[in-house]
Amino acid sequence: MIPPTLLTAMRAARHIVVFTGAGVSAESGIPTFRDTLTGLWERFDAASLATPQAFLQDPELVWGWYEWRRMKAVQAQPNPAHLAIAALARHVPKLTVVTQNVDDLHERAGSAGVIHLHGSLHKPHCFDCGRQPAKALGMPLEPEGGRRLEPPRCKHCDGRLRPGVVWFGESLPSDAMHAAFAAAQNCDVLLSIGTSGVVYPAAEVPILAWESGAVVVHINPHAVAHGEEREYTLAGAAGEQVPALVQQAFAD
Ligand code: BV8
Ligand code: ZN
Repeated sequence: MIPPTLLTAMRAARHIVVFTGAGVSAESGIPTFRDTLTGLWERFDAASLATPQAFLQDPELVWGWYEWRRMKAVQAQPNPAHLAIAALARHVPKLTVVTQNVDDLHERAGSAGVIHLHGSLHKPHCFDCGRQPAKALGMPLEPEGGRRLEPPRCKHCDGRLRPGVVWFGESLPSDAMHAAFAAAQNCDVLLSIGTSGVVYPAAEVPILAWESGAVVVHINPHAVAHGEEREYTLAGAAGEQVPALVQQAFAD
């Protein structure tokens, strides 16, 4: 049951921020960072593979992992949570989507101006000179269990291409980070969907919103309620909770 005070806050909001993590794409078949890795990578944890050190040590293993994940993202479809977030933009004066995810399911659901704090699987660049390849990568066709894959070479300096994501120990794109922080400090409601909130500085976004007086809503089957005022928890799957919230708040 969605609290009436939350529905009122949604209807009165001038600006809503939607902050998402891996959980919003789980129902589209994309594993979260909590899910143990499978196949070639089953003996690794995601955080250890998502580092420049891992790429330098074994570029084929890491590039293979990201091509497998890009394949999963290409094969996946936006789920009812992504679609409800896109629809929400039509009901409120201003909506800002901020994501930690490197897939493009928000955009494919119709969300515009999505702020990617941790980059994208679809924007590789050269590890050495930083340049992007002239043409986009082809369709990824990886075996289910994954495989080692030699990264393509840069046409300019012959360096190795790397995934266009932010690895642990690397700083976030400053324009994206500043836009996300500004939106959090300027919103009336922030929906925090499918995130464990352990990776920084991204995890500061919902905290900044709460500290700036906004209502914060955690949507997560394992939601962590801090029991503060102006804080709500919708304990359940994003694919059910987000459409229900939007429908009940803005049903004609
Ligand atoms: C940096 C891209 C600065 C790559 C990613 C302060 C304190 C402590 C540590 C630090 C700190 N500041 C910095 C650090 C270090 C580090 C960090 O935060 N470490 C953590 C682990 C403690 N941060 C960094 O390294 C950052 N960079 O600080 O640079 C710097 C630089 C140079 C010099 C000096 C300083 C960079 C961090 C970014 C790393 N890249 N992704 C890739 O994807 O491969 S992070 C990656 O992991 C994701 O993007 C995301 O951010 C995170 C995973 O978290 P979630 O998305 O929340 O997913 P998770 O699986 O954890 O949870 C899923 C949730 O969904 C669960 O709660 C589950 O219950 C829920 N769920 C499941 N199913 C559903 C659901 N919810 C709804 N519906 C469902 N159906
Ligand atoms: Zn190069």
